[in-house]
Formats: sequence, C-alpha cells, structure tokens
Amino acid sequence: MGWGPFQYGVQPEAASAHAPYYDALFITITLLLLLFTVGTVAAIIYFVTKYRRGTKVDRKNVITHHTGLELIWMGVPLVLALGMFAWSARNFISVRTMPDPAESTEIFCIGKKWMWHFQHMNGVRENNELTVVVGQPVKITMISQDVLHALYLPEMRAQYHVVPGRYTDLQFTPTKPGKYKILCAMHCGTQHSEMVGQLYVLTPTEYAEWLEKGGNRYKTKPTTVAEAGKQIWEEKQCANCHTGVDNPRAPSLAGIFGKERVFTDGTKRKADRDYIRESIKMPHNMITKGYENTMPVYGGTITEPQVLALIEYIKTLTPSTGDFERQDIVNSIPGTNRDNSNVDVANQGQSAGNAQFRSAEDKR
Ligand code: HEC
Ligand SMILES: [Cu+2]
Repeated sequence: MGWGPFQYGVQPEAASAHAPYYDALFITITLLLLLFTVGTVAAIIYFVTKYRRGTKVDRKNVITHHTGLELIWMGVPLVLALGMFAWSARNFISVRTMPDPAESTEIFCIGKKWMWHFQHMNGVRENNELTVVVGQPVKITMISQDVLHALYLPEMRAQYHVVPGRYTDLQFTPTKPGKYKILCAMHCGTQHSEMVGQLYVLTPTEYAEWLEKGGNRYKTKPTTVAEAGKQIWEEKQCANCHTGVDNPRAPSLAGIFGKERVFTDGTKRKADRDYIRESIKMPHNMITKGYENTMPVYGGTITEPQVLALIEYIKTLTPSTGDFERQDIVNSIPGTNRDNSNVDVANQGQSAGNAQFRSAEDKR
C-alpha cells in the first residue's frame, strides 16, 4: 500500500469498537484545522495584495476597534475549543474505562527490549503475537522489564505506556477478524523500530481451534524430524533474530553446519551437533564474532528431543528460509528496512550496553 507515511492510506483500518469514535473526532479536528488554516492564509494573501505599498486603495478611516468582531473571533474559537475538549474528554473516559472483568478477556503483557510477551489466563504464552476473539472485550495489564515502552495497536486505536515497576492497562474490543499490527510507540533503544508483532483477531470457532492446539498457530502434524524442528523454530521465534542472512540481531544459521565458527575471544570451533546444541542451551559460552551475548538462554526451557529436531532443521536452512512473516512486518514499517547484506558493525556496537543487562536477566 504505497510508501512511507502513505502506506496505511489516510488512517489504518478501523477494527475496534472504539475506532469509529476516535476517527470521527480525529477527522473533525483535522478538518477544523484545515478550515482555519485555509481561512487565515487566504485572508493574509488577500490583504497583503490589496494593501501592499503603492496600490491605490482607500487608507482613510482606519478601524481601531470593533467590539462585535472581537467578540466573534474570540467567542467562536472558544466555543469550538471547549467543544473539542468535551468531546475528547468523553472519548478518553470511555477508552480508559476498563471493561467488566466478568465480560472480558484479561491478558498480561510484558514489554522488554525488544519483544512483547503476552500471557493468557489459561497459561498460553505468546511472543510478539497476540490472539484474541472478535467481539470480546480485551483488557491488557502491562509492565515493562526494562525501559519505557508503549503498546500500540493502530487498527484498534489503542495505545498506552508500558512502565517499569508499575502496572498500566489498556482495553479494546476487536470488531473485525484479521491480522493487525503490534508496535512499540515509545522510543526505547536501538531496535525500537523492530519491537513489532502481529495481533490476530479470530472468530470464536478459529479461536477454539487455536486453543485446541494449545494456543499454537503453527502446529500441524510434522512428518519428519526436520519438520518438527521447524515448528519449534517457529514457536520459539528463533526467526525473530536469525534470518536467512547475517543481520545486526544475530548471525544467519543457513549453511553453518559443519563450518568453522569464529568467536569474539578469537577461538574457533567446528559447528557440529554438539556445538549447535550448546549454542542453543548455553549460548553465552561461545559468542560468535561480531555479536553480543544477546541470545536468550534456552537451557531449561527446551527438551533434548526439541534440540535434536532443531539441529535437523538448522541443517536444512538456506539463505531464503528461516525468514518468517515477522520480516515482512519489519520491512513494511518505514525506516526499518534492514539491508541484511550490509551489516553495520557500528550499529552492533550500540547494543553493548544492553548486552550486560540481557545477560543478567538471562541468568534468572
Ligand atoms: C534475541 C535474539 C535471538 C534469538 C531469539 C535466538 N538467537 Fe540464536 N543467536 C543470537 C545471537 C546474537 C547469536 C550470536 C551470539 C552467540 O553466539 O551467542 C546467536 C547464535 C546462535 C547460534 C550459534 C551461531 C553461530 O554463529 O555459530 C545458534 C546455533 C543459534 N543461535 C540458534 C538459535 C535457535 C535454535 C534459536 C531458537 C530456539 C535462537 N538461536 C534464538 C540471537 C538470538
Ligand atoms: Cu519499546
């Protein structure tokens, strides 16, 4: 859909109960602004032309005061401004009033550099993805694990700060099934623009199916070990960082099997099964040259059969695989097109401060 600021059309799609109210107010204020801007500029141009030096116009009887006119130009904007205030306040109160817990789905959200974790009350967890049912009010309780973030769901017209050390909340009622954007609206660090995800609004039947699969949209019946590995790869969101080619977040794993890997301390090791296993379970033991220890430690959260399957899948990777949907989203946001062929070493250096933070956090 076009380029840069025009990619969304004039407004993102309106897909929540609140969205039409938001849009009505937004469009009214924009039109009023346009009206005043055009009116003022037109009057300026008219008078500047008419009374410019050298024109033959009547300059006698200059008006110094006109009570009626002054009342109009103070009164009309005052009424309009108060009207906008009252209307905005009403919208604000309605969007900030949380739904009745008995009639809504409650979800927890944790923001961290640079990911969104969601947890449903039934225990289903999602990373950079959130699945909800159409028509059902959703209340999200949010907190940040590090810096200020802001959960932004443009199609829901919902946005609120995610603050470290304090719970905040946000509500919306999705009205149209579909796949929408999750963004971070607070500049939170070097990879802020990649703190993105997808919001899935499902019909009740689709949602039931999704729940049946344990809240996993990827699970089909795998036939080979490598296919099982692909599912774990998708579930664990390895492709958030590992894409087909080396990028600032992580090295590509395509074709690394059997190759010699070089680490930051200058040592080398052949990428055999044991190496890949250790790299997944204890990634901080060996840090690939050019990277930081920012990979999550999967040690306790991944089983041996899963690791074996992942190894088989990694063997099948090529530069054009392992690049999942998320990549499209990242690339569709202006300014975040990652030219992977052109890894910027300076950019990698910038995350040095976080590396320390991350490693502390991963030891939890
Ligand atoms: C938050 C980003 C991130 C995620 C998610 C992530 N990794 Fe990594 N991974 C890295 C980084 C950065 C490195 C390089 C530094 C290092 O060696 O620890 C790396 C290195 C590796 C290596 C060693 C690569 C080499 O260069 O020799 C393997 C294998 C690997 N990851 C597998 C995985 C698998 C499998 C998953 C999913 C279960 C995964 N990673 C998830 C960031 C990530
Ligand atoms: Cu953020």
